[in-house]
Amino acid sequence: AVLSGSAQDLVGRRGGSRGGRAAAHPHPADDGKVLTIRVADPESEHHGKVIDIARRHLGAFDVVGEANGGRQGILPANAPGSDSDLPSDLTQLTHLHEPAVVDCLHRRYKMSGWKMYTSSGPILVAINPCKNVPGLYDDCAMRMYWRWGERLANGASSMPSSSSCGFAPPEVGEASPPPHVFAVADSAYRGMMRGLDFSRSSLREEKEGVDCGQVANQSVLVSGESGAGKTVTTKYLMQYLATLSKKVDANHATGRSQKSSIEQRVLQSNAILEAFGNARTLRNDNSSRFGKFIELRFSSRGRLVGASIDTYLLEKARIVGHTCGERTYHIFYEVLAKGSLTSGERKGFFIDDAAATDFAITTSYGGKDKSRLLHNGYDDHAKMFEEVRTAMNTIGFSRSEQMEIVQAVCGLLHLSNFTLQGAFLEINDGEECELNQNNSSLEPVLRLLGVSYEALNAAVTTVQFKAVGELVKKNLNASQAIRAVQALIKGAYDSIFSLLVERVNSCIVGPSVDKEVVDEGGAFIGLLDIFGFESFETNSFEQLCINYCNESLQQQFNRFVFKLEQEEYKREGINWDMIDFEDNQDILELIEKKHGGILTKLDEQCKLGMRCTDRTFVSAVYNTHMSTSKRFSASKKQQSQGKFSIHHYAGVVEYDTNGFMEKNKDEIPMEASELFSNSSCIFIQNIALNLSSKMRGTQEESKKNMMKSSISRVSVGGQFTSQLHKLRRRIDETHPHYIRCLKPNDQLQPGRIDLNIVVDQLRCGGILEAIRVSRAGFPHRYTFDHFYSRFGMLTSALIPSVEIKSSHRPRTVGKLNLGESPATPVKRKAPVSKKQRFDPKKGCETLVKVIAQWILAERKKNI
Ligand code: AOV
Ligand code: MG
Repeated sequence: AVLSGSAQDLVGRRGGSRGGRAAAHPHPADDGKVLTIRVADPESEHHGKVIDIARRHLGAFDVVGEANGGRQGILPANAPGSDSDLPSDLTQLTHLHEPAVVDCLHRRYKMSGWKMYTSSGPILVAINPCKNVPGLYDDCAMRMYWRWGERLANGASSMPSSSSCGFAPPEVGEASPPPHVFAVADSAYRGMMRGLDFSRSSLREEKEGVDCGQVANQSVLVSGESGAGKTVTTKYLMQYLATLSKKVDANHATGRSQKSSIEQRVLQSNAILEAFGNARTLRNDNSSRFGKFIELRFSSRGRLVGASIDTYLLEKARIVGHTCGERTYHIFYEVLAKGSLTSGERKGFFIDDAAATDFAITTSYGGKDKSRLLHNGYDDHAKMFEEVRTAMNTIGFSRSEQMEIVQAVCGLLHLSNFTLQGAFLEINDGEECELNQNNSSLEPVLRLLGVSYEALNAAVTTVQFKAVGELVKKNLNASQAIRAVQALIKGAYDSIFSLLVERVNSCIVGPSVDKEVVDEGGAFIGLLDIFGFESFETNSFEQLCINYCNESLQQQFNRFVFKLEQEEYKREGINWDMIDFEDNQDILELIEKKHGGILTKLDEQCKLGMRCTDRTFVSAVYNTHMSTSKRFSASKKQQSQGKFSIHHYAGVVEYDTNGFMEKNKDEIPMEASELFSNSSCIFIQNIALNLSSKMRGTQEESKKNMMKSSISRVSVGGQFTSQLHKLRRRIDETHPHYIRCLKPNDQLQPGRIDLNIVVDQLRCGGILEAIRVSRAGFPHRYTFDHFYSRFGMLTSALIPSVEIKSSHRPRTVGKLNLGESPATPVKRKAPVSKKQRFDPKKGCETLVKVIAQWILAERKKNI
């Protein structure tokens, strides 16, 4: 059936109506049926009817989906075929658009857990299987990828045998390994080794600069929504790389004298960070509440010699409150779980008979923890604690160090109970208060934190501030005192987390001899496990930071993908005119610009002091950006509520500026630092030191100058911006690999895929953006063989003076292969003698060139 005519024809109406004209073009498909319908006005009433008719009358027409930028539409379908014919790389789809991408991912995911992985050019798309898939990550699978990597490196092109293990990927026989997190890890590792070889070779001096292929440092950037599988993926990456490293070790028989190998220590670091930085949320039972970049350092021989971890934006608010059904950080439940500590230890930490329900921290400050079905064992806190202890032992924490950490955690648990009713006694008509000496948590707090009653009472019931150049003390009332306690707990926990990261780093950095190995010519592979783009009903300062981070990474990603595209065209000899690609620099400037950026404005307002509020901040932002940035908007209604919208690459997000100033300042009461610095416990003193290190200048200076009522810190926004710049610079030094994790449904139920959720994530994860970049170039990709089989018969029409020898099938020569030379304009009548035997391959190559020229010409017209 060939569909032609206008939308009116199709819906049985004629003339008179507005819009809705449709043009259907015959398009040669494998089955010779119509593949495209172009509708002039997709919003028109006729459009939906056209779709209905296409459905009803064109059963054989493969309508791949309706989502097209949120509108309904019919797009060209890819050739129908069995699921096993689906490409493992999305960019190999002949027609590259959103519905085709979703359709392909959906069909692959349905087939088996194995096909949860699909490539999209340089990106690995990983859909969370939400269950363990047997054999997917075992030793055998690792060996397979390792052998694949070796073979590819040696130029072989057949799949190694999989008969010896249960691992049987469906793509056996393919020329490249099936997409998998191990394939990415392997490619990063091989890339690093190639880069190291290259830097050693004399070639380096001959060439100007070093291009992507030769950069030794690599990075794997894993992103996705909460629950999409980033952390699990990062762990598998680490596991694979650590295993490779051991292999190198075995090959070279260097031997190790340490009790626990560096690989073990690096892998075990996860357990510690997760205990202190992960929590149960409504979306994920083991949600990481911080971002992390782990640099695995390798020697020039490819042996793992050390690692370092950078963390970003630990969610502090969770320590003093969380919504129903969620929890605070795992470690609090772990130390309280029966069986975690001996009864002597429990007594010592004043948690003898205590349970999670006895502390404000672990009960969401009054909010009831709604029971929800938990999977994956994140409720077996005693077992989790045992894993943390094992990890601490492996990494090298002494027993007394471990006990000091537990002591501090228990101290904070008890301290949180000061926020319950009756902890403060009001004196003097509610204007002043003091700690209630009968409070059952008082004694435990004093003992566990090693502080005196007087110091503690002063720290939580008074505040110091500047008045006429002098530091003045003011008494707090009970509700202010409760807020002071919360600030104390937040500051202390944040410092505990920082101290642990520091300590872990000191244990995994590797012995000095290994550092020398790196200095002598090693390289690193960086693994980034970072929060994906967020857009909730109410978005606050945290979302602005997270989305800012995603914008920045997206820009880096776009530039990389665009560069790769161009390199491919160059390789294939395509006459490629640089097409201007609009990237998101303007959004980044809107947020971070030194003069007038939203975060800069926020800092300015924070520095101005008491006169400034969230309202004055948002007014300053309106004044600066309202008429100047097309990425910024605020309706009258939004303005009355102190809100604004940013038009991010992933969609429009509305931000509520309520609380921005406080969150950005994130002040720690000076009293907190003073209190802890006088503690009798070394670890608590370290907390005070850590708090001080976060302020500008030293605490002593602040006191001397009597300038500040609280420790003046670099703002959270400012700190994050510089961390992000540092991260970008670090990634820019590497050859990046991308993994986009997707969750199939919000409940993380195995076997169920909700396409709306998948489409949203494809948009937010920049996968469609990457495809847009591809589409800005040549979006249709055929192997030469495939192209010839479909369009070969047209060569005689386009180039009439040549004959077709149809029985001949050319070999596959790669995607849209245009030969070595750049495309040249082809005259309709090619000067080929009639007697000359037709070379079908040449004829078809000419046709490809004609089409490439035509596409470029058409695109120029459209631009
Ligand atoms: P996230 O890191 O992306 O969320 P996780 O890596 O914690 O998500 O994954 C969430 C859950 O999905 C895990 O606890 C596993 O149960 C399951 N899962 C993920 N990947 C796999 C896999 N490859 N195989 C089997 N199960 C998997 V967050 O940190 O919340 O942004 O903040
Ligand atoms: Mg995570």
